[in-house]
Amino acid sequence: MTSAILVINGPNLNLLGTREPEIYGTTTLDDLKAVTTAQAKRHGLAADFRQSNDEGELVTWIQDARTSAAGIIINAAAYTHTSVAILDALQACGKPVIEVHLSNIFKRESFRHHSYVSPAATGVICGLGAQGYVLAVDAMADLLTKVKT
Ligand code: CA2
Repeated sequence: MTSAILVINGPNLNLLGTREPEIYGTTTLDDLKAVTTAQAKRHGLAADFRQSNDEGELVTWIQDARTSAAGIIINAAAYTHTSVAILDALQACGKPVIEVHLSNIFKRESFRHHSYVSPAATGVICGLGAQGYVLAVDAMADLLTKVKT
């Protein structure tokens, strides 16, 4: 079995650190990748860290994870609140899923309070910025240990 965690980031997260620092902070996507892969390494895991603005590409990556990843950490960004396709793909995948958001979506507009991803997730982390990704890796490592035993 592979020990890679697929870390998926959705639309506009490539802009992190360049705009709206009052909401998303000054951390860039490259910074997020660095802290996520470093934390995975501490657990003896590889992190396959990706970003796409394309819903179909995100769905394809989730489908591919059935054979190429041990689990999925996902920040689907705006697709969190709109995408039945991503929910269906996650539910079909059969891998553990942790949902993460940089901001606290429940302190924001009401349309952000509903997540199509959450029904497929074992756990949800939001509002902790980059630390949320680190905690998501810790949670995934724990889940994967439980899956093995
Ligand atoms: O808080 C999160 O991580 C979100 O998933 C971020 C999404 C938002 O639609 C979700 O409701 C919550 C937006 C990502 C866009 O990121 C930007 C970063 C910098 C500048 C503009 C957008």
